[in-house]
Amino acid sequence: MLTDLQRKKLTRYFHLYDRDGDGNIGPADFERVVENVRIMSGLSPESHRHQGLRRTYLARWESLRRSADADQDGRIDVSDWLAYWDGVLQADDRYQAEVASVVRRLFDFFDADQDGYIGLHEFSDLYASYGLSSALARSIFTDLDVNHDGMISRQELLDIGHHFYRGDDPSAPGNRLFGPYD
Ligand SMILES: [Ca+2]
Ligand SMILES: [Ca+2]
Ligand SMILES: [Ca+2]
Ligand SMILES: [Ca+2]
Repeated sequence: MLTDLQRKKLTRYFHLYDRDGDGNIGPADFERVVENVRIMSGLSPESHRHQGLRRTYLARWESLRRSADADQDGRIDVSDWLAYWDGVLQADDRYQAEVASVVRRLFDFFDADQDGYIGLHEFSDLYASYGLSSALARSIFTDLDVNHDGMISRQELLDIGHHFYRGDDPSAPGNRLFGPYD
């Protein structure tokens, strides 16, 4: 069973994924994020990098569809989504793999200069690709950069991810990884 806090955070996360706001997560939402990243990164539609990102994201959609679309109608509504995460949080192997793959994907997409850290500018691009403001990105980034070195390392992001997905401590900054949730 998800706790109240987990449910709030994961519902926030759902709305982040539902880019077109139709109340379901579907392939169009993933296409939209990839397109935002493409435009922000100045990539041409034919570039290898864009094609690679698109493949990664659509593969993510496919795997999500297979495991989360309980009624197999080709869309994931909020109840499919919460049931999916409830299952993930209860199966430790699955959970660890899921968080590791989210972190890997965020670095693949947003560590544009490939220095192994997410800087503020890169974090703002991540937020922008999900339609969130740079002012919000700045305020959240400061909270998430636990050791205050101006960058988010893979380890920091992994710790943040654990607080976001599984944590149940209302004061943990990782809760706000994807913005305010209530
Ligand atoms: Ca949608
Ligand atoms: Ca469904
Ligand atoms: Ca970087
Ligand atoms: Ca840091």
